[in-house]
Amino acid sequence: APASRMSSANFPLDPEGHTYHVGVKMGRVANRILTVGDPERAHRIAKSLDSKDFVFTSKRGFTTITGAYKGVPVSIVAIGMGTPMADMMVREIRATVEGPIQLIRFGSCGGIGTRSQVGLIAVAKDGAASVTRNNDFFAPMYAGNAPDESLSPYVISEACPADKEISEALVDALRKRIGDDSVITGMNATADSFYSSQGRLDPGFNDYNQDLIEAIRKRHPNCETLEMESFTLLHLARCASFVSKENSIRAAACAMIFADRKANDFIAPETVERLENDAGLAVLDALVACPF
Ligand code: DUR
Repeated sequence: APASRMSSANFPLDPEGHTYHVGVKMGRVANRILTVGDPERAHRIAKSLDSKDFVFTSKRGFTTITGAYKGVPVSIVAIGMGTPMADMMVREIRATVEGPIQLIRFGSCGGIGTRSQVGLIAVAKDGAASVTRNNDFFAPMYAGNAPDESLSPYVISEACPADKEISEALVDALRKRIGDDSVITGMNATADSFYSSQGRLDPGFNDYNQDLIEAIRKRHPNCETLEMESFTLLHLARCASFVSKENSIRAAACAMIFADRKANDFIAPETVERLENDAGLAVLDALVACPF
């Protein structure tokens, strides 16, 4: 078992051993973790747990709920939004959980693919790529010059795969709970902005992103969704698993399609509530489905 770490600038802990952002210590988090963005979604899904043994909201906006589902220990962790929050969650949880971890994300996203529609759930069975703003393209603008057209304004990465077995369990569980027609599979692209690097046009900024969605679809034709977390989870899971078997993380991701970027349609609040309830049970089913 990994020894609890010593606090340092490298990995700060409070005197009781709680991590700096998520605020958890050894033993607080289960080895099966459902991660969402919205803390209210975390609490709503937690109503389906057999018991709630630990509930904590950190000062930095992470909510952790640990209990059991169908008699199996699970944690639900709400992280807010974005890759920095996803990064802090995965690292602080890896440091405070002993042995292999299974991780499933249940978030929200925008749809850019041929099969995407508002109200469907997309499973990133084919993994996720990252889309990041290439800051050096913009750098000449700091001095009032035109951007560096020799560079591309956005960098679209290779796809990082999702765990096959957990992704399949996730698809199966979702189909059972919400029906075959409400579930699509494909790839996700994880952006470092809700706006520019998701191809949203903002008259207040020169973003050079008019062709971005097309470029993402061209590079990854099976890319269905855009959001801000999944790639980081899948990528860090692979990096942790490369350390050792004992340290491994197996991760999969799905998201409710809130925005249809082609039809320019946005989801109604009633639909979100229904989806969260039905799909929330499915993601818990999937979380306890695969043996370690
Ligand atoms: N999200 C997006 N883009 C969308 C819809 C939802 O990034 O078009 C997700 C990811 C992020 C939050 O956590 O919701 C931003 O609103």
